[in-house]
Amino acid sequence: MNAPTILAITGGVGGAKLALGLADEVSAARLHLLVNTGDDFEHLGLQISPDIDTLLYTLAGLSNQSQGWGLEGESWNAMGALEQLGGETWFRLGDRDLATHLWRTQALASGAGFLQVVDTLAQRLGIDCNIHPMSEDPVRTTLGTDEGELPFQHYFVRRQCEPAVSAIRFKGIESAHPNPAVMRLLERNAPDAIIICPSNPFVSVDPVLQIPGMWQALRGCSAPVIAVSPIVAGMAIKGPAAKMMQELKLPVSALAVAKYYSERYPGLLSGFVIDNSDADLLDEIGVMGMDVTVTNTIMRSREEKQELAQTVLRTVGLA
Ligand code: FO1
Repeated sequence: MNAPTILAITGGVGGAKLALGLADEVSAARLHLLVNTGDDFEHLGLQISPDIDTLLYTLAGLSNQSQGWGLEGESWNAMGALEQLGGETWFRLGDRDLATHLWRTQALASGAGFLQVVDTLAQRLGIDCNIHPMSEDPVRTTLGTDEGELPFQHYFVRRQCEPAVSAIRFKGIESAHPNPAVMRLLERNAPDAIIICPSNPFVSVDPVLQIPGMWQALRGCSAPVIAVSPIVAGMAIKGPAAKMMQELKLPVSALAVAKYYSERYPGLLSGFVIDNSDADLLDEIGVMGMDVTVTNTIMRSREEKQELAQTVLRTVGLA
């Protein structure tokens, strides 16, 4: 068979890890990464795109892996100076990360489109695979909480995910257009597999799938769609997914994630990947009509990222 074409949906750290594993396993030209931009916001006059940058820095081998965001070996002189001036420092931008933000903000201000800007940034960081933000149009995630409506980064970083979440909204999504390059791929039936990475279903994957026409186009493509559970043994590997599930009155389990996807997006998933520690859920997920794969989904090392990528590809006969 020819080299497979893979479309993977990602947002945040878990998604970036599997994307790196996939990048090691498939040809860069045929790897397409569809990325959440609901976490984006404007801060200090800068255009911030956290999930795009986490992915780009991870693929470029520049990411701060222990922190989960930003660049390795970063310095913080600008933040220190800003603090002395009494400026806002709750959202920390390292000196080198600031360069990314200055470059992107200036490119956008000079009239370049968002998709073009991300593409150029990826090229300048030496990334060969295809990075597709979910939309050219701005979509902004906000959380309805016991402290009122909070923009995503105010909830996530400023308030450290402490407020209880009762609703999630994606402002601007009704009028957002899906990334045309992704729609063209799907119309051509180009992907051999579509992978939903182990990202937060509610704030990383939902904004992508809920761009008007997106999930239906994914379902309409003949490729199998496989999701990897971000919940392992009743816990999220990173981030607030488990806490959000509790607050949204969902059981915290890989089974509940599979149910959520299959009820919210009927007929989309053909396969679901769970961790070895959740092997007892195999039958219950299987009866929902999905092929269930049980494997190690915790990606600490580069090898574990590659192994999970290989396993996911093997489930659809591509490795
Ligand atoms: N996360 C934090 O917990 N604290 C920060 O100060 C912070 C700064 C930051 C700067 C640039 C960037 O691209 C990401 C940053 N993040 C920070 C991570 C980000 O808020 C989250 O990882 C995502 O939005 C959730 O996927």
